[in-house]
Amino acid sequence: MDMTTDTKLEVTDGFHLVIDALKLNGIDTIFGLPGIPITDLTRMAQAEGMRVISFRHEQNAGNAAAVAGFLTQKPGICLTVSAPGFLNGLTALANATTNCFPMILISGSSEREIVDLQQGDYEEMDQLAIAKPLCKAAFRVLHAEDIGVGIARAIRAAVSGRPGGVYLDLPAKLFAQTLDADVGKKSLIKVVDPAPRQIPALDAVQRAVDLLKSAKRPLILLGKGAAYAQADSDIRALVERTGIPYLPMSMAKGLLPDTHEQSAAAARSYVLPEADVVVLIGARLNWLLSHGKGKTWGGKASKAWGGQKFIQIDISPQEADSNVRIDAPLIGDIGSCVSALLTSIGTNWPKPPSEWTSAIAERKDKNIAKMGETLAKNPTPMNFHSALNVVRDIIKANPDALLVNEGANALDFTRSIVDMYKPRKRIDVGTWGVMGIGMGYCVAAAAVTGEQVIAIEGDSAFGFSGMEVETICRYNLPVCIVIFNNNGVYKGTDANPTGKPDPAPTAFVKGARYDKIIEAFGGTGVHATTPAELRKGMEEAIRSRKPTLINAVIDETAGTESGRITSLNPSAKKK
Ligand code: OXT
Ligand code: ADP
Ligand code: MG
Repeated sequence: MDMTTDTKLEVTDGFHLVIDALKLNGIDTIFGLPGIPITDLTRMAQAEGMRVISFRHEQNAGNAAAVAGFLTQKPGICLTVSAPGFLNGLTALANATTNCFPMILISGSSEREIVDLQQGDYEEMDQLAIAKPLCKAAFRVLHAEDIGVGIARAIRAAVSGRPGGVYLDLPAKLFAQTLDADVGKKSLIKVVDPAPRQIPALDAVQRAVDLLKSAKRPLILLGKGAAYAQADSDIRALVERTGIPYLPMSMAKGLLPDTHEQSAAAARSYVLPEADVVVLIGARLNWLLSHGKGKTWGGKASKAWGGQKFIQIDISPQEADSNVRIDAPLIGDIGSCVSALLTSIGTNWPKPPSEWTSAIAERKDKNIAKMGETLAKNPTPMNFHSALNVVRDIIKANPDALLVNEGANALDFTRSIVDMYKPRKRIDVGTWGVMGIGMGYCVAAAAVTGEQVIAIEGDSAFGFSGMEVETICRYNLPVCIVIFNNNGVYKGTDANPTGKPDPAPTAFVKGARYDKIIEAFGGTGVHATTPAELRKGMEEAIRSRKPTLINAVIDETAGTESGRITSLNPSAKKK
């Protein structure tokens, strides 16, 4: 027997400590893109049993990590190389932070001594300084024995309080550092209670209940924070026990089925100005809610208060009064706050006055009937409505499928036409209205849930992440991408007014065959010019669970400038 190897101390290194620290904390997936200095980290993570999903561009890996965080309440991990790879991932990190999704961007970085003296290292950049203003927290680890602390701090920062994006800088030199294996093991931290419950104060609960009691026209607004919180049955109980009509923000659709009789979604422009007390649950009064004031809320002028009183349930105390006065802030995690409200309102809460609920029902029925008529039409060429009529049926038949959605018209029409039936099934452009989340969200949604994913994509929107079709094929994910192809941004009809050969800035190649892209990687391509062809393509995609891309040809004149947010576009305003 060779005594030297027998007595040799076992060692570990930076690579393995990072992997062990993540695994110790229940993190089993990395979304990333290999290269110096993290290539071996991706290989070793796979060898150690983690799922490593390798992308074609870091922004898509970052978006995947972010939405994995939203879906699971565990920080999604995005792993990139230094400077350019880091910057490519940074947009996704900032977007995650903006949306309150927990994620950790881990980037390798170049040699500190050279970077700090700006001596021109390979991919030189002070990444920590650049990340800091764009995320919730940023850390750097210089010594292998600190990896455990670094990962623990990153996890806590990402998921506790208001969730968000965290940057973790790991210099190249760290990975090869060695440590006695036992010392290394002891240096790791399994984070205890990473997102501690935050119980609301009793007087705050009482204040909210008193205000709610006084309401004649109450309204509940559910935001994506409510979807994130996974307090589904208590939220449903609150809505149903109080009988209060509710409005879901786009990613809160399905928290209660959109077909629920208390849903006021189809009467949005009626309930917002008419409500007198509004309960915000995990929704901010930002641009998507017209800042809680102005004409949308019945205000006399564009910035005037509409007279509503607000109860705001949020984990972030700073959110209250951000735009208008919040009369009853209820600070805590949504699960604890809603359950405290349930206890306090008991079982005999009086239903809202029937004048209110029947007025809503009347508007709603009218709008739904009108929508039904539009959907039943079958124009040639196919338009957004006739195509979405198919998608609506497909989601109804497959309520467990996740719906990814981006574009302008392709987004806005889908949001109002396609009903969702279960929580956290709709993921979209979120708070920034950002294009480019599409394929990253598809990959993560399929990877973390195992469910069928359906993406409804504007042709412009798809272009931001289209190369990840290869990733979807490579990992053989059950993703059906439907491109609403109207030959351009918003519409395909713009022409260059000078008569010169360059096309208009919003116009794309006419009659493009996006379905050919997926065929290059062995997936199924479908060219659909009618609702029947679209239906057949989607049904087959779901039956086979094969990566599928359907090029759905949409009337190029059918969209409107900027979709439903035309009023935000300064040049359109002038027209
Ligand atoms: O009550 P009223 O009468 O008002 O009616 C409402 C509801 O009551 C009713 N409704 C219903 N009726 C019947 N039945 C049911 N079930 C029902 N449900 C609802 O329908 C209406 C509408 O309801 P909604 O939607 O709830 O109400 P409203 O008033 O619209 O809500 C307001 C908002 C603000 C909450 C809502 O509009 C919203 O969520 N909007 C999000 C908008 C958004 O984020 N858009 C994306 C950004 S646009 C632009 O920025 C784009 N870019 C620039 C760009 C971006 N974004 N990112 C990057 C990185 N670079 C550049 C680009 C390039 S979009 C874009 C590409 C566009 O081209 P594409 O080819 O991709 O897409 P196409 O447009 O398809 O060509
Ligand atoms: P939407 O766009 O759907 O209106 P927002 O992203 O504007 O939703 O708002 C989400 C809100 O939810 C944020 O203010 C965030 O602080 C809050 N939030 C997220 N998770 C929780 C939670 N577990 N408990 C309480 N509030 C939460
Ligand atoms: Mg388009």
